[in-house]
Order: sequence, then C-alpha cells, then structure tokens
Amino acid sequence: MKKIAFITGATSGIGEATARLFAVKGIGLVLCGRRQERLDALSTELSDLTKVHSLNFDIRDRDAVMEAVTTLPAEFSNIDILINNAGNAHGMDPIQSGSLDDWDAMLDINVKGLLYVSRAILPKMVKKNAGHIINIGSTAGKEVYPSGNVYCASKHAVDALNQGMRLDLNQYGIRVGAVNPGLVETEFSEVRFKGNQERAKKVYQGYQPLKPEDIADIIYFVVTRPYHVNIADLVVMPTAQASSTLVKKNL
Ligand code: NDP
Ligand code: 8X3
Repeated sequence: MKKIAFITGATSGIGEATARLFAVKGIGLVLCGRRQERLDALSTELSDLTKVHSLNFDIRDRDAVMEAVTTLPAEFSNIDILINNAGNAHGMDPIQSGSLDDWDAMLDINVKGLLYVSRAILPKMVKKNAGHIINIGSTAGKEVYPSGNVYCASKHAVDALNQGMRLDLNQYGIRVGAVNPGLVETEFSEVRFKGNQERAKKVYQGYQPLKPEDIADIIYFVVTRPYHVNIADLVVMPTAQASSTLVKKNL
C-alpha cells in the first residue's frame, strides 16, 4: 500500500521539491499551502504519478488546521509521514528596531503552526504506534547571526521541539528527526525581504547555494531508511558555506 505524506509548505521551494520527488517514488501526497492556484497546478501535475489531495489553510489558524486535518478523505487520513516544512523569515532587522508584525509572523508560523499541525496529526500516529515526522529546522536553529534574532529563535524552538517530540513519542515507535539546511535558493529571501528581488538575489550570488532538490533528496533518504534507523538531526550546507556568517563568495 502506498504511504501517505502530509507536506506543509508544498507550494514552493523545499516543500514543492519534496512533493515532486515523493510523487515520482509513488508516495501518496497531502499538499498544503495558502496559494490555491499553485496547489491546483501541482496537484494536477502530480496526479499522473501518485494520488494527491490538497489542503488550503494558514498554519497560524489553529481552527483551520484542525478542520483541514479532520476533513481529510479516508484514503488520505492515515498519515505515515509528516513533513513540517512551512515557514519563512520575515524581515531581517536588529532587535532594537524589529517589526512586531514580523516577530508575530515568525513565531506564529514557524513555531506555533508547526505545533498545531503536529497536534492535529499525532493522535492517529500514536494510536497505530507508527509514523515519521521530519521537522525542517535550519542552521539558524543551531547558531545565531546578526539581525537573525527572532528567525533564529523560531528555528531554535524547532530544534527543541524536534528533541521534545522524539522523547514524548519514543514509547509509540514514532520516528522524529530534523533536517537543518543552510542557504537554499528558494522564495525564502523574497519573502524575508518583502518582495525586494534585488536584495533577495544577492543572498545567493557568488557561490553555489543548495537547491530545493538537494534537500528533497535528503528528506527522501531519511524517510526510506529501514525502520530501526532514525536520522535524528541532520545539518546540510552548501560547500561554500562554513557557518551562517562565513560564505566563500567569488564576487
Ligand atoms: P519558500 O518561501 O520557498 O516556501 C515556504 C513555504 O511555506 C511555501 O510553500 C508557503 O506556502 C508556506 N507557508 C509560509 N507561511 C505559511 C502559512 N502561514 N501557512 C501555510 N503555509 C505557509 O521557502 P523554503 O522552501 O526555503 O522554506 C521551507 C522551510 O525551509 C521553512 O521552514 C524555512 O524556514 C526552511 N529553511 C529554508 C532555508 C533556505 O535557505 N531557503 C534554509 C533553512 C531552512 P504559501 O505561501 O502558499 O502558504
Ligand atoms: C534559512 C537559512 O541562513 O538564511 O533558514 O537563516 S538562513
């Protein structure tokens, strides 16, 4: 029987690349995001390869999250793999002048949204003593860089939740692990810099950043290990990157 993966943030970047690879490998998909036209286009495209269902909800909205999960059609309701991927940085300002709206967005989406989705999906995993959760953290959850303050805090929280989930779910045989990427060229910087394409492009210039497909490959590797193998915490950076603040660029 096909496994079912529930992927948040499937409308672009890492989530979309993961959905595409999973589809090729015959994993059934629940694709989540807020941009309906992208959900529709991706669902139509991937339906030739696997069974696909899409859900449009904002992960900040706890009622919408619970409702989306409870209204899943029967053939998609037995989730085997949860990819907690939806998230973004909003702004990049020093702490003394940061935007409160940006802070709310990052903590509400990256931390609370991940919690709501996990809370909605976990009861069934617990009941069947099976399941695999991949939390998409970041190098920003392993170290802090100037003006990264709240985004880094949100990803440090994901790091803590990854550990906490693993502890609490151990008795149910549920695997929990994090994939923590460094710089990946996606829409991430466009969102962070509020549509400023020039500023966003600069983040990825002068070196080879990771591609979303690189992370999808790793996620697929993680979810295809034998049951006794749990990749608990994985950090991956472009070769040019040594830390959040040290990237070898040829500009
Ligand atoms: P993208 O901006 O390309 O994708 C972000 C995804 O999250 C989109 O599908 C978006 O969908 C979804 N999303 C954002 N906010 C919400 C929300 N409120 N409700 C529901 N869905 C939401 O960025 P990436 O692919 O790069 O980011 C994916 C994850 O990877 C994030 O958690 C990010 O922090 C992490 N990451 C990214 C790195 C990078 O360098 N790019 C490095 C390390 C980690 P929609 O807008 O349709 O709702
Ligand atoms: C995204 C990587 O370095 O832009 O999580 O924070 S970084």
